[in-house]
Amino acid sequence: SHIFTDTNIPSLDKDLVTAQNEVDHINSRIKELKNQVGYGDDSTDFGPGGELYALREECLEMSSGKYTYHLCMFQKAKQTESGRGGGVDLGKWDGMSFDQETGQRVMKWKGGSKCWNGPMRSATVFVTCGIETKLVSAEEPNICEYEFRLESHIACDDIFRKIHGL
Ligand code: MAN
Repeated sequence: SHIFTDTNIPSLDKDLVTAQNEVDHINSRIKELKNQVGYGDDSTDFGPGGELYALREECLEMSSGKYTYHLCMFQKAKQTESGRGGGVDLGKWDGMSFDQETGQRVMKWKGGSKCWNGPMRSATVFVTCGIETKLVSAEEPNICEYEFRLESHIACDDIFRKIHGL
């Protein structure tokens, strides 16, 4: 003998649909939260340990010579010159790469305003471990290609400790 009767099958079916809806709802919430902290499939990439989450709203700034640089996480980078308006577009955020062996993090902005007789402007930031998050150098080694060094706690990870014998 089995437990199913004409009366309880429709009600079990209904429970099944309800339970499946709950599962779907929870799964989409899990996906949403994973994307928010940087572990999701279609997420903004917050780095191997989700560390960029801590900087997600920051614009890093540094002056060098007559220029000031503004590098905004997940947004745009620009170069301004005092008394000269809105500034020059250095490109859009193109993500942060991470080298498994060296632990090197490299942030990139590209597709900025085109340089006369040169490439579209771009910015590259090499990140190393430091207590404070601050740009420590700004250079233009090739015309319209800008390079920066950034110290930040986001790079103080196990690989850094191992390489430096800490
Ligand atoms: C502007 C700035 C400089 C750049 C020149 C190239 O003056 O963006 O950094 O070298 O344009 O013409």
